[in-house]
Amino acid sequence: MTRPRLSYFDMPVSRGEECRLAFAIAGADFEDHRIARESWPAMKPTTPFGALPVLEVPGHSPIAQSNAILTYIGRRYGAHPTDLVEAARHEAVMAHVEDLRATLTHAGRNADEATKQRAREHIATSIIPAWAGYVEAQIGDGPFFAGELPLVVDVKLYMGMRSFRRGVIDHIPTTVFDAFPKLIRLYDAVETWPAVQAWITR
Ligand SMILES: N[C@@H](CCC(=O)N[C@@H](CS)C(=O)NCC(=O)O)C(=O)O
Repeated sequence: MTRPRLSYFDMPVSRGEECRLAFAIAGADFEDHRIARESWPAMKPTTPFGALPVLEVPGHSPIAQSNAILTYIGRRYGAHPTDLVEAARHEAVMAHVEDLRATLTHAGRNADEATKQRAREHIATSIIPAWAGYVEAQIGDGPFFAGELPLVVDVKLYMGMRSFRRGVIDHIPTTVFDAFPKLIRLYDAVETWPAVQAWITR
């Protein structure tokens, strides 16, 4: 292995796809290692925390946790701030995306359909507006989180919003972020960034 290898399920979603997109915006070569669902049970105990994505950098132990992987990619390829305080500010926003994912994962889990619907509606009307308001207040003149170039924090926010905006999550309207113009501008700027378009349409 001579280049970094990113392992994730064979789907353009969530934490794996955001790491692929981070490589894409960085213009960095990587091995896009796709894991078949049927191979996963045997592989799971061999990963650092029993989950994907996992990044292998030649000569080093595997790295897990999407935010650690994104931060590594960003630092290595110039898509994360070099200033320590600014970097920590970006990492806090990335953790905020993971908090929203955790809330969604647990909402109405193992419950009947009506309970799950109520939990999702609560996310749409209360959790996401509050979540988005905190991020909106931290975005500057844009279009990206910290100016005119996309960084790994932008990819994290974009993928954190994408399944909602694409209508993949039942009971949450695709318009759920529409009251947050800076977030929408960031989302559109990431989606139309040439390297992202090239990756999505490849
Ligand atoms: N906090 C972890 C969560 C990782 C995670 O839950 N990954 C999911 C896919 S997005 C997974 O591996 N699911 C299969 C499993 O847990 O067996 C991260 O940010 O990478």
